[in-house]
Amino acid sequence: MPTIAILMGSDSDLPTVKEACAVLQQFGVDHEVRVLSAHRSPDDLTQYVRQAEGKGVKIFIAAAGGAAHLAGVIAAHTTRPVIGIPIQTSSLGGLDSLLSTVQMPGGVPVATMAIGSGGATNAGLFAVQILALGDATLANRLQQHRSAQVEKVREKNQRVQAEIGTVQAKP
Ligand code: RP5
Repeated sequence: MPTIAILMGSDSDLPTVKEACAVLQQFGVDHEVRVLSAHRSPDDLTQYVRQAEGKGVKIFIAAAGGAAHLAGVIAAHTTRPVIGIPIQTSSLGGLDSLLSTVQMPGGVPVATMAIGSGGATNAGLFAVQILALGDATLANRLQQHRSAQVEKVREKNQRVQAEIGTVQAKP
């Protein structure tokens, strides 16, 4: 069984979920992806979560849209960390997914990321951050990732400065 299980409510969530997979792949963290729905296949979902925990999955990532109860239901069946990705929806922009995922009752936490692809990227990174608490190699890779981001922002700044620079107001 892999370290991380990524579950999504439908295959329509896959383009967003791939952002989380890309991060895990980049950091060399094994993971598996499954379509399991809190509403459409509740028994399969429950069974999967119970056996996954027993087989050593450390973190669950759950992506769902609309009345997005997937992350919450997973969290109800495990004490392992659950990270929620609210999928962007066409009807309500993902606010429906966000509120359904984030508004858990006290006692059953879900670490809810931002709506959409940025949230999926952060779900992957957040999972790596949890694992890095007990893994010096991962912690080192996270530091390198942050440093690379700093460089990218500096390059962007240089390009903008070259294009616009400092504009003096006319007297
Ligand atoms: C949710 O309903 C899924 O997570 C998906 O985001 C949304 C729509 O599913 P489909 O109608 O595309 O299968 O359960």
